[in-house]
Amino acid sequence: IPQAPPDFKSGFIGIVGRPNVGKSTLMNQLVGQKIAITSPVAQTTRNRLRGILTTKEAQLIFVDTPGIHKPHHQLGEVLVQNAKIAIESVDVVLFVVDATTFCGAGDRYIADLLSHSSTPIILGLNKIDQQTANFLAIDESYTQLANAHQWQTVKFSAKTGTGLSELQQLLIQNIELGPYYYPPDLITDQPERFIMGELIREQILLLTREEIPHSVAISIDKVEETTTITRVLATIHVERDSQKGILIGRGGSMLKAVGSAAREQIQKLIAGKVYLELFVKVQPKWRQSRIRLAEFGYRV
Ligand code: GDP
Ligand code: K
Ligand code: MG
Repeated sequence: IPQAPPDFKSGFIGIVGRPNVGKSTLMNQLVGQKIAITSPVAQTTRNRLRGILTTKEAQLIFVDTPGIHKPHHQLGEVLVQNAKIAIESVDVVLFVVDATTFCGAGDRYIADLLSHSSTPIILGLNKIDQQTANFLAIDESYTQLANAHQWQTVKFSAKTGTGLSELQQLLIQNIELGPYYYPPDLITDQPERFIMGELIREQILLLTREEIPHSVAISIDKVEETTTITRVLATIHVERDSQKGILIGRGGSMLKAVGSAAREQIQKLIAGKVYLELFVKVQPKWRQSRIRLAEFGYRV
């Protein structure tokens, strides 16, 4: 890693917020590539993932966290715990809210959690590209929240990129002088294999029924590179035979659809031709098992 200039700043930014407010979309837009998967389904993000943005004046390391909510099973508990750790171990928290809906109980639950932390907090109003009828009243509900805690606010659209340079400037103002924590050209701390697994999971989220996504884990079993093509073998682990059936689909149609969409995404990631082979394996109760969670790369 090269030596940073004397006036260089760097810091870790925790992105927190309710599910579906656009945290992962924001991180991808900031680093300029899809490293975090996004979808209209809540709880898309499971693991802590870092996105790295290096400019001439600063290096911002974004930590994408799972949406904070009340846990129902062991995986849920791990997710909330990870979010709490994320809040304490960063230099600035960016609390993202959805500016198309009123400030609600979910936002207040997080605000409460944040108010016990000494980390500086910035309230980010996302989705300002979307037209909403009662926009002024919604805006007022978040202004009240920010005023109550004396938080700075910033408005942007993670989707279109509007307001993101202002966000960047505000974040840089809130961090200290520091070194390059990562090489300036790196955009994520996760290995390519992890992102590949996530891109497969994303297609499962998008293409199957809601009950499936929360009970799958992906393992990348083999990556073979030749001069012309990269061959990827991956297993989708599910909890029940019925889920396996849904994932494979009639005559293998679902698995085929997931495979071809994921292959396209992986081709973008590695900028080359990919041959993707998917297997489905039943692994009962993996969510309950901490050993299994660790095996699949979750921090437990
Ligand atoms: P997360 O759960 O907070 O990580 O949210 P995601 O990044 O997965 O996004 C949830 C949904 O909101 C997806 O359908 C995104 O396309 C959508 N979304 C995210 N940011 C924006 C935005 O700035 N504008 C609009 N209109 N939609 C957005
Ligand atoms: K989501
Ligand atoms: Mg997410």
